[in-house]
Amino acid sequence: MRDTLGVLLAGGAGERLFPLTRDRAKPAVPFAGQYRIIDITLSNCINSDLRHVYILTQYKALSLNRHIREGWGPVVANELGEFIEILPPMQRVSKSWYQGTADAVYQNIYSIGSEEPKHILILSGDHIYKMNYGLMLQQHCASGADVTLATLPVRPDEVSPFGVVEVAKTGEVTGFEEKPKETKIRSPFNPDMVDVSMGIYLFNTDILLPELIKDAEDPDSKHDFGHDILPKLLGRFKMQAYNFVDENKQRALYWRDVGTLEAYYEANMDVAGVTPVFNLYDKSWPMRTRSYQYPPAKFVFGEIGRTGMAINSIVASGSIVSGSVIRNSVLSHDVRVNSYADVDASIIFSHVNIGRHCRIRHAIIDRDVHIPDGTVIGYDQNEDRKNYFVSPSGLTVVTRDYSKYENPVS
Ligand code: ADQ
Ligand code: ADP
Repeated sequence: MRDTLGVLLAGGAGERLFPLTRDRAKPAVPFAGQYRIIDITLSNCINSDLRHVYILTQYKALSLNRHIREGWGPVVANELGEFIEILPPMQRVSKSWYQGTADAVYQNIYSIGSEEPKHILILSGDHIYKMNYGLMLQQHCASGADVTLATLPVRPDEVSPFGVVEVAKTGEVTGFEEKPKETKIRSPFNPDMVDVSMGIYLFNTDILLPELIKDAEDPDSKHDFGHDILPKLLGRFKMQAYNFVDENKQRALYWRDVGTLEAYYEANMDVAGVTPVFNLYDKSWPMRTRSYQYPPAKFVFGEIGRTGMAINSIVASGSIVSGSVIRNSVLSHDVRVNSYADVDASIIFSHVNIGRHCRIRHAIIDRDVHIPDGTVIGYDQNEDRKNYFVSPSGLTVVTRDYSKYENPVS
């Protein structure tokens, strides 16, 4: 991995995660209690021994930058002696902000080139998965590929948000359709499935850089990897698929693009269960994040001896559950849940205060929200719509801009 430079795309607008992305970039959205979404991919980099990573940011990057600087700076400086570099658009080669994903990489072409990497690994800041990029590089080199795309099988009715990859039995990529409504293409390994792109690409540097320069001069291009670069490379260079499946080559390994509220919610639920689908306690694949100096989480009897407890849940440090019950939920740092409250299947961000007798179900509560005693959320969508954001699938999201819920502390 020493000759490989990771380029992590962290600049998308994240509109489908609104309102969680109203004030922060998508990769900075809290995940699984104490992490931010980007920590998962950065942990994969460290665990894969990839120690050169550029992070391309642009959209509302303040809290993302702070998280990287304060959270990952010390990890990298103290333990690893290598670097993670944040690159906002600096109008080095172009007067505009980053356009598509390929343009974001193109605008940093001098910084990238000066590292003289042999390979460039393009990663995304909004995926939840555990992947050893070293294995992908091994296959890339062994197959003599110029480009390797990570792929996984999905059902034909699930293809629309993805790039569909046509793969031969040899693993060679023979066709590519970016986000088709439907497709006739099927996986050569399983005729009921379709191989889709995970948005993770490994390029030989001497192929990618000239191609980015050419694409930048193309007035018809959207300057996007999926729309433009991959289709243009097809047939001209050797492109291989790296299939992200289990040992029997049948089932896709865990990977979620948390670009929508529903996918984001489900991925959080995936970490909380008894046998979590996405296991954070796997010692062979540690997840790192910024550490906060909070005291441990605490569970206490509340009003007239009511038990405070949490089951099938993750509760981050600094939180106190007093005389209330938390089920199937994820609580971030410094949350207070008071007597007679009941929280089920919900995600609670930092510094939230939940008053007595509140009932909350199937909801996301953004940071700093103070929920007054007796509030009911997630039981009646029509009621919720009057005060909160409710997604089309019926997920209630509470943010601090509803004046009656302003945190009196902040
Ligand atoms: P999408 O996920 O829709 O499809 P896109 O919106 O381009 O891809 O975002 C990819 C990543 O780049 C995200 O992490 C995003 O934040 C970041 N990004 C987007 N625009 C950026 C910009 N201008 N500057 C910096 N970063 C930016 C892609 C592929 C599909 C594939 C899916 C898998 O195009 O083929 O199937 O990923 O999720
Ligand atoms: P951001 O999401 O803007 O990056 P963080 O979650 O990193 O912010 O918080 C920054 C710091 O501010 C934390 O150390 C946190 O303790 C503190 N903080 C912010 N708001 C509050 C609040 N309402 N109550 C207590 N502490 C807060």
